[in-house]
Amino acid sequence: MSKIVTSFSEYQDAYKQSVENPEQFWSAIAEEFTWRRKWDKTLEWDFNKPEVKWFQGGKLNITENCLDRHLPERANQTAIIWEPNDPNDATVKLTYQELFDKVCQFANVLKNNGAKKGDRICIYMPMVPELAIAVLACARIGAVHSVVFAGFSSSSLAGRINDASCNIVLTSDGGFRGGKTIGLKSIVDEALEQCPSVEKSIVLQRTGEEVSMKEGRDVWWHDELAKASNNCPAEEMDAEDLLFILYTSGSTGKPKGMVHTCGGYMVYTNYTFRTAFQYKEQEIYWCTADVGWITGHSYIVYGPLSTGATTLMFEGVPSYPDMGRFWHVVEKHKVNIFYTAPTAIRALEKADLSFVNKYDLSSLRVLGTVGEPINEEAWHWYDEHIGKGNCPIIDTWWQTETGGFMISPIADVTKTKPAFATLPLPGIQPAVMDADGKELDGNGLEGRLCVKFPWPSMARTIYGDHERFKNTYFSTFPGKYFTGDGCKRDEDGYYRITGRVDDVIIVSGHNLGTAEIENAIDEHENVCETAVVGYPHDIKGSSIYAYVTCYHDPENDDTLRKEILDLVSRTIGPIAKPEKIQFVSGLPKTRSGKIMRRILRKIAEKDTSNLGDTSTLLDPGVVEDIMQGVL
Ligand code: 6R9
Repeated sequence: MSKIVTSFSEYQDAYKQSVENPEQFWSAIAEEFTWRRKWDKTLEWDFNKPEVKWFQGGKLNITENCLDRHLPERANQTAIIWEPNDPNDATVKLTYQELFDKVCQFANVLKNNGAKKGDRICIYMPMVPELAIAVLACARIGAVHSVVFAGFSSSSLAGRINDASCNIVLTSDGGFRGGKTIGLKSIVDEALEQCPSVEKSIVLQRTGEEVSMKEGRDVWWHDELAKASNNCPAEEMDAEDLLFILYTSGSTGKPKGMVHTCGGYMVYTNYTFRTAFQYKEQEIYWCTADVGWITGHSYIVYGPLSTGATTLMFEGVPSYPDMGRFWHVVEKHKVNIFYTAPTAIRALEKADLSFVNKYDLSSLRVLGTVGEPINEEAWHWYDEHIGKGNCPIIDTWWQTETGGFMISPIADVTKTKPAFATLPLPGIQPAVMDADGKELDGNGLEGRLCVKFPWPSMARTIYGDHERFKNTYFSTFPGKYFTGDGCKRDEDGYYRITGRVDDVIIVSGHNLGTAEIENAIDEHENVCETAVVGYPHDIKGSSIYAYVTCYHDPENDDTLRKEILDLVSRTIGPIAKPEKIQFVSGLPKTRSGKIMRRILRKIAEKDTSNLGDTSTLLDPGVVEDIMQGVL
């Protein structure tokens, strides 16, 4: 494992090489993996079709790279540490040998239940080790996994099962999340009433609650394991065969089933995991995401395991049994690399510092964030109170569609800057576009973020709808992949993601990023979190509406409003001052922690007759509250 940059000059050299000779660059990295047959052609691409193929002719199985190849050296090393929801329950540790045996055995369970190469298998499970085992078992036999986050409703689940015509569903009786128990099997039962393609459901026992088992369709995980051997040779896959489908919401229409393929995804998630975090032998790595999101796929399962790392899976939530849980887990398992989302950081920041300070966090070496722009205040809090000023913060910008990190600091190599994702990783060629579709040269500018050259882990299509793939990502700026995000490139060439461009508000001809305004407002000592949207204004075109949550109720709303306006004026300029500031008890968020600005926009526009789908919200109740206080 030699191709990892460890200094800034090595980064610059690698970056240069990756742009000048991408095929040579990526084939040298790909050679470090186990291939059954080497590829004939490193890259073939055409962003107009669009079509992208990496490592054509190469044959492999990703699980041989995540498991088999580590056994000679790491059979007894811990692969997965599992921390249960209840801190009083026992931790589970699986060595690479144990994980290998369990994956092979469950792969045989899948085969015994009729699964074959190319089948789509839906996984709807809590964060238990069996979830990772199920993912890898699908990959072992060449079945395509489609993991659906176990917080989605039965109709969302049914929609995803039907879109991919899955024939098997893997689930559990229920799952624990904080103080709650969620009956997953009953949600699956309801979904399956509308899913004719599903023939089998394999059900893990987790909560022990009573569930109904449909004769001929539903079988118990443990009964099936008892009948299966743990010898399962890996299926040989083409580099461009499907590895998985993962759904992501678009700005319009039904969720898009993003398709990722075996070879390029493996190479890129492994390379970026090792590079960005500078993972060192024996380190304990913890990503707090759920395997139901791309972050969990790439940076709980495939990236770390293909590296031979020790990856921690956490079943619970940051607030259970109290707001110190994350820090307790860091101390307990001596976590070295900790990777979480800004929304979690802001929530934990709100809690008393004693929740942090009672734990020993000295094992931490690197911190990471993902999912949305991190505001400067949260960045500094994370740096000071969690990293104690000693840990680089890796703000990783990427997407379900990109498969892996795109723009991110490299730990201890790239100088960080609060709220900046900094520089593109080797192999990534960003382009900043103006509104007329022209690529902007130089630095100190802003525009829409595109990528102009393929990278190995990019999504290949939307399952069953290549036309939509083309329209969504390759038509706005022909010949380029359009990310849907806006960004700034500062004088140092550093990138700051300013948020989705559909969130840009144009006030009197000035472009303002929602994240930028939110950031300014968040600087107020009594402000916890802010969401800003635009709404139509007769003269200015658009005006700004800010929804603000506070640490404690303001003594006087108008005084706080004035302070916020002054702050925004000072930080960005008077043009960015919100027209309206509503103090709210909470913001509507998706279960992955993203603020649903679409809903807030409608409320600001006083167009609440059709708020669209609110079923994916974490707490649909906050919407009612906000509507009642609308200004
Ligand atoms: C990995 C993931 C993708 C969208 C992306 C952007 C936002 C993610 C970010 C970030 C600023 C970061 N995003 N990471 N914005 N800084 N470090 O989150 O994938 O769920 O598909 O979301 O999230 O807007 O376009 P996904």
